[in-house]
Amino acid sequence: MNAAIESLLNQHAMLTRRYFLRCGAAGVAALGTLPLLAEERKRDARLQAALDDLETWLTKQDDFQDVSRGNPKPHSLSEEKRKQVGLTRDTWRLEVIADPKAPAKLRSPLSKKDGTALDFAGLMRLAKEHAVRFPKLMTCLNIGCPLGNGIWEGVPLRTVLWMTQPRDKLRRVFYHGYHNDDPKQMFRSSLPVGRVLEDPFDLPPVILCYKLNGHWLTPERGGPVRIVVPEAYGFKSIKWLTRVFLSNISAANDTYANGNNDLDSPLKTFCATLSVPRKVKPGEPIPVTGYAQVGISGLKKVQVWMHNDEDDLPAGDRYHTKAPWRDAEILPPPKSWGGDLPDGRIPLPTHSFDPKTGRPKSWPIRLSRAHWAALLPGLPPGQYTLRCRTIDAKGAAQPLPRPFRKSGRAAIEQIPITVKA
Ligand SMILES: Nc1nc2c(c(=O)[nH]1)N[C@H]1C(S)=C(S)[C@@H](COP(=O)(O)O)O[C@H]1N2
Ligand SMILES: [Mo]
Repeated sequence: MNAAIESLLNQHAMLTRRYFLRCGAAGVAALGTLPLLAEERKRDARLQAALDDLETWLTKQDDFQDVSRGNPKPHSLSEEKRKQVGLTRDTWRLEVIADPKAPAKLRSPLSKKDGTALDFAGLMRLAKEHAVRFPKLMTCLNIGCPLGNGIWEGVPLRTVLWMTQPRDKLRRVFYHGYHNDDPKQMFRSSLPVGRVLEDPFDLPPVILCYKLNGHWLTPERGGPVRIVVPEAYGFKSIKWLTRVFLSNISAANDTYANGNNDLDSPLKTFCATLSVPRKVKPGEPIPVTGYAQVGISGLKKVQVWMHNDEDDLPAGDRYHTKAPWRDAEILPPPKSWGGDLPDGRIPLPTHSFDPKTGRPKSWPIRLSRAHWAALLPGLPPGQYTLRCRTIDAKGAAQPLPRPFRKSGRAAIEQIPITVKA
């Protein structure tokens, strides 16, 4: 066997063994009784199969879910048409100009009219000095399941903003993408200028993004250039970017405001399952895997709780704060990242990764995702509900009591499980 593959397989086997040993020990401590020996758990073939089946940490560009609008959707246009409307790398032009409704004072706007609009070659010249990369989970505020996890590369939007030499009356940055030249189809978003100029704490900058997982951004992902806002839900990350308006209007004008959405709501921490058997035999251990979305509040733990449906739930505890939650295992950084990276390596430097070793500086990585697993002890016959939740880096159980769905989907997932001979 090829030596590299052999070493990879050995590492994988070691990792899996360690995982089962840890999982076994935690199970014993939490249970008090011992239905299964750690040795036996180690051999649970179904959890092994579920772990082998887990999605990769990064998502291939073409495997991202797509929720974009437009009739026709801009990425479905023929190459010829995309050339005509500036949606290829050799025809793209970005205007960064004063908002006609409330113009910021700019010394040198980037406009098509003056021949100063930014083209792709110009963006690449800026990239030589300013390019940044960061991991981010792309997810829609209204959908629970993430659309995909990627390493996004681009030039900080502020680099281009400063080129316009703004002088005054600049409070907000509005931006929109190509919309079939039909104003009704325009999809737009906005940010306070401060978020563009500075990065709070250790957040990466807002970027003009042209690469995903080391490859040019495809038309479907919003290429040639889209905005990516690290800590925001997907609707702030406008695809097929064509224009930026620098405005003195102080409020948002986002398309998503029309859907009753909470526009300033950052990415939430929560978890969900990926594989759970719906029917199991009495006494048979139950293998569970899942993912956790790591929002701005970080992720310390994933917890699970199996409840017998015949038992009453405590009244007035809608978020199950008093339930006997047990820790699941957050899986360590994977040996292989997936996502079709060139050479299978994280391009360096990338935010959150060590620039020398290419390993994550800490784990899990904020604004991204982690996978988790648990081998739950076998149960007597009955109808049960499995729930999972997260504990954020500050120790708060997530999701918090938060009935506002329009602030970003984050729920305690419930899965019915039947235990029957
Ligand atoms: N121009 C444009 N940009 C857009 C959209 C759109 O419809 N048009 N949809 C937004 C929404 S609501 C989301 S959730 C993300 C999804 O990004 P993805 O298609 O790369 O997964 O793109 C955003 N950017
Ligand atoms: Mo969305």
